[in-house]
Amino acid sequence: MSSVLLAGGPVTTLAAYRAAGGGEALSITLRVPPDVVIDEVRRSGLRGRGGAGFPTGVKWSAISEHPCPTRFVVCNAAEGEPATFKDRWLLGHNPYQVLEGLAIAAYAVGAACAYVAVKGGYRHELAVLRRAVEEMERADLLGPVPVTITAGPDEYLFGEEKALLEVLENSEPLPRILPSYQVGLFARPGSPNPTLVNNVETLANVPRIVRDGAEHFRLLGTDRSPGTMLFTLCGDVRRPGVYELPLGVPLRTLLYDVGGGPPGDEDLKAVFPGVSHGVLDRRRFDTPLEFDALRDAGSGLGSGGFLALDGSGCVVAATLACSRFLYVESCAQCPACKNGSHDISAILARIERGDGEEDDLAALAGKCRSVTGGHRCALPVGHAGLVRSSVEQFADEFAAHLGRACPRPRALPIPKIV
Ligand code: L3W
Repeated sequence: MSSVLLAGGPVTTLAAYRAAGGGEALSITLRVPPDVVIDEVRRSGLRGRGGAGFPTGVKWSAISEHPCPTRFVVCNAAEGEPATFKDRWLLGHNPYQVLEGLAIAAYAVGAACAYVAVKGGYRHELAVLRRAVEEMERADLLGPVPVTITAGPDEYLFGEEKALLEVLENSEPLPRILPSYQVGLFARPGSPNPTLVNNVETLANVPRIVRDGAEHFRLLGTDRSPGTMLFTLCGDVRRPGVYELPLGVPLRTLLYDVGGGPPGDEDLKAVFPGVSHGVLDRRRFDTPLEFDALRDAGSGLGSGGFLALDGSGCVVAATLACSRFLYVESCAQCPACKNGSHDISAILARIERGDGEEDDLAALAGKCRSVTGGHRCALPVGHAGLVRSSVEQFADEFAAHLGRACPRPRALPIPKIV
């Protein structure tokens, strides 16, 4: 296994971080103009690890080139994707590299302040972060931009970047309309304050890129998805956990070689990549774990969380659990969620109970088809995509459920989903 982010075991003191070269990247950064740093990040090909895989250097350029002189940087540590806990893990493992990445980003885009937005329920990570900020400030290792740690609500939508800005402004986590790189924190007429929002893992990659160079970063991973990624593996596998692998290794490697395969006699049959990307059946287990290949396979890499289901599990029940989660967590501001999320999960619940009829499958397909793009957030499109892909790939299981009790009644191997 290739460990880069997790190399050398947990880093629990600033002294240990510095002994391993921590702090050098910020010191290099502060000696060169911001555009040199942005160019290095752009050439590394680093892509966002929070779900969308957007090129980090392009994002930084957009903020730094914005004519508004007031800019902010936010580290999104509000991870809430079911079956995904790699950011939490990374913060506990080495908060210093995340904070050093944040300080570099703040300098690069000319930010006035930097924030780390963390779920209030992540008490341990909050304490670890607060201590790390204190230590780094005392040692003058956070650069010139002040860093504030903000604890927010435990809702899923807190992790959506436009909702996250609302929380930092003391409001509810309801996504706004315009993106943060256009309308940022504390924006007002004439001062849109473009705000850079990067995921924890994305920022943790930055110090190494600055210190060792873009080419070095590109030694692992693929041309279009360079570097390593943290993958959360849960469900029906012998060794669930958080693993760092080069991007581009096949999903099968994660499931079987790393995760140990299914715990019993029944082979794995389905993998759910979080709750808002298409389900992957066995025929797709050789898909490389990288952004474009998974999108082309009708799914998505997302934030690298995978829930595996073996032959004894029920795909209908797992699909319902994802759907219900998205319905419960939706803010219902847009018509697609307001009108569709409840209906999709209600039809699925009827089918799962054994009360469904043939018409329900057609109604489900119709509901999913009616969700188009253009919403405040990615929830409704993700919801429809996951349900549609599940019904298409596991048509036999859905048909076997119509008018009948579940042929595979067992608890789902997913403690985090509603
Ligand atoms: C500068 C431009 N920046 C876009 C930025 C934008 C954002 C990022 C991606 O969805 C996915 C979704 C979930 N100049 C830019 C630009 N940006 N154009 O790039 O933007 P976008 O709109 O493609 O994505 P998104 O709406 O942020 C996120 C998936 O992530 N996901 C979500 C997990 C959610 C949690 C949670 O806790 N709530 O973990 C997981 O897989 O399905 O596909 O920063 O501003 N021209």
